[in-house]
Amino acid sequence: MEYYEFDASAAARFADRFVGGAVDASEVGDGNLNRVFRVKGAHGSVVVKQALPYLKVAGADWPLTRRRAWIERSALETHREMVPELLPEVIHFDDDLSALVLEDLHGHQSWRDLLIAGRKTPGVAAQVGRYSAAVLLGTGHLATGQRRTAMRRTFGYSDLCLLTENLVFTAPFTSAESNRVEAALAPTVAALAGDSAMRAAAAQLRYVFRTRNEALIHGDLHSGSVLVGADGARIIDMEFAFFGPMGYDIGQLIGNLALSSIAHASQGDEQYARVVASYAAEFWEAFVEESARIWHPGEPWFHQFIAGVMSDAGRFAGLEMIRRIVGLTHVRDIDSLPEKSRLAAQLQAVNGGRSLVVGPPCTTFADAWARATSNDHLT
Ligand code: SR1
Ligand code: MG
Repeated sequence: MEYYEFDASAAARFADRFVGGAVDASEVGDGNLNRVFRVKGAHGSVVVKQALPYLKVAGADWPLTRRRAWIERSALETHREMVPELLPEVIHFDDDLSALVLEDLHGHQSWRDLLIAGRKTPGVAAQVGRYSAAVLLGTGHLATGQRRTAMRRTFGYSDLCLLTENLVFTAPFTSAESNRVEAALAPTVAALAGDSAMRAAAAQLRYVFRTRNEALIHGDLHSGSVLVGADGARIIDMEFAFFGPMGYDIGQLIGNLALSSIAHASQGDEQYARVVASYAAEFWEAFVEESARIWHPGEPWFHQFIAGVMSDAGRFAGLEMIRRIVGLTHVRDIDSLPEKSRLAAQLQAVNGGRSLVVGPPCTTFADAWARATSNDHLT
């Protein structure tokens, strides 16, 4: 069938047979890229997710491949082989329409929203850490050579990876037109653009992102890609998945938790800032524990492996923090703050991010977190 953009009634027709006859459909997503609908019927409800041929947040002038729907379906199914309980089920996929029918995680809320609201989310960080270890090691060096070769071929460097290159590694350091930045931060942005150490480090990390084919990574593992319900966490939104460096996923999650912690501290809520810090530590500890549990018994270099992931993750976390302040796509954790605390939090995030990117490599989680959230040397 020829591609067309769904509205709610088209989504209802598309999912009709999976809900025993659709009786209600409404758009539920407010993401940057796709259209997402909930369709209800006699037999329950499903989610319909359709890729648009452009970047929704930027408009039709910024084309973006619909192939991302296929990547999402395939990566979801691959990761579900390792941890089916932590990812939604794919009920149906239509390549022509670039549309998926997914299990409805009704009642689940975005982890980012819960963190912004200062809600406790016990166990979630550890589940995300366990997910990361299972899928990164399971598609990485624990997979057989043949399987890895096949996956590397399947999940090559996509247009979505090019988007990440641009938005994370390049635009924030080159005064790109797509950047969105508050007027008060203009000197900070100018300083970044003139910071040769920073630009060289970002370019080097872009090279690592492009060339280090370690595992099938999620590729966009921030707190908005985690849904939380009474039955725990689910990882969603896998269209950025590709064979890349493991530390990218780990660093992106840590960077987003650092932004959350900074946001709460900037409003004087040190107590909840520490709760978020404990979640970041739980995420990392669960990643290490699960990695140790599934590690190949014959391979003795576990500690070096973990140290390498931490060192990469620290760098990527720093870039993530900076791009969420001066790049195109910000985070509500910071943007929703009142002006005074928002500006303080933005400066703190850029300084923390810079210290992770150009400082010495992080050797421990505690070191990475302390640098990410430090409020020393604010300018
Ligand atoms: C414009 S799309 C931008 C961002 O949204 C996604 O969630 C990714 O983080 C991407 O960089
Ligand atoms: Mg996303």
